[in-house]
Amino acid sequence: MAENENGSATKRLKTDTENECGDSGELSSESPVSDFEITRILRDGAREKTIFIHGKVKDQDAVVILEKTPIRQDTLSELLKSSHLKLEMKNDVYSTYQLQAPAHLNEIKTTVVCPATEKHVKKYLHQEVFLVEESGEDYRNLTLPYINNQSFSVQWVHNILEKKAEADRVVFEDPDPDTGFVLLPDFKWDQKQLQDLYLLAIVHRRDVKSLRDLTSEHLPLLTNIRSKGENAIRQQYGVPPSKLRVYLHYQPSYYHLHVHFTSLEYDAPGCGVERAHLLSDVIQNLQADSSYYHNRSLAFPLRADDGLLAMFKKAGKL
Ligand code: GTA
Repeated sequence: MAENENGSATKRLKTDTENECGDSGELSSESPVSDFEITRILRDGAREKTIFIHGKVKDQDAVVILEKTPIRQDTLSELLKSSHLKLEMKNDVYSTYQLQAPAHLNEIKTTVVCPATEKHVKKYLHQEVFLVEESGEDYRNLTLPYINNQSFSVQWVHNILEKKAEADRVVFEDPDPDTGFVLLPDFKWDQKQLQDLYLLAIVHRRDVKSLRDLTSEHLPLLTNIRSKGENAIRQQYGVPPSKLRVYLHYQPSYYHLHVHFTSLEYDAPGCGVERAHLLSDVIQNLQADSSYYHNRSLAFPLRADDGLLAMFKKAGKL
């Protein structure tokens, strides 16, 4: 279990024998990974120790993401004691080894998207990116019609809100229909260590797509998410607000308002300035000007083959 100043911090972290569903995690014959036929590698991030693979599972397109997770402080002594060391080289006081860890200390976090749409495949494919500057008018004329037709399904979000999926993973819920939200671990976090803590607050309201829809009317919602989300994370994991990066993505992949809570120590995908808007800045901007996100130009990156990029080009905006 991860080391933390606060003992209670560890109580919701998962144990070695639990998988994503919270039961003992051996692959069964129903595992989509055992039938997975590799088509091509979409992206191979050596530094992030992550690989994105496109393939087929019984004729259905699928994306599998494999990620080596951080070394856990709580299993360090077991790792060092119970592993086999294979010497690679020795020179003076220096030596390098291959450490062969027991299987339970050497797991790979695996995410499966199946069936995957062409849009999923494109999302994970490594591509050149371009920064687009979108005015409020561009949003209404170009982006909004595009996302109304082309965006990813938010069925998984509705499943969470309706307790049809991940109900056992919910860390906190405020059921108020206007200002309430569900806080739960993002599926990028395996919950085994706090270094890469990542939770999502998903709002109950279904009429707010993104940052662009926010006005001062939503301030009670946003301040509620900030205060109750931070409190819940402090209580459950012992992580104080000063150790959290709390932000919204623009553009998001999923157009149902949600807020990302990540560990400040973790360089989470999508936390760069071209995509992440700190919740505290969003609140202050709306306090100063209710139409801030309605009128303001917002910059964001788009991948080379993104249909929205083509629309911006066609409209002479690039
Ligand atoms: N609990 O079913 C889900 C679920 N889904 C489908 C998405 N999320 C989910 N969480 C739960 N259950 O943080 C999470 C995503 C993301 C958030 C949506 O919802 O993990 P967003 O709308 O702003 O979209 O946030 P975003 O950030 O583009 O999505 P995502 O998927 O995080 O992609 C951003 C980049 O992160 C990708 O391009 C890729 O570089 C990287 N990435 C994505 N998935 C993984 C992964 N499993 N492992 C490592 N890196 C990943």
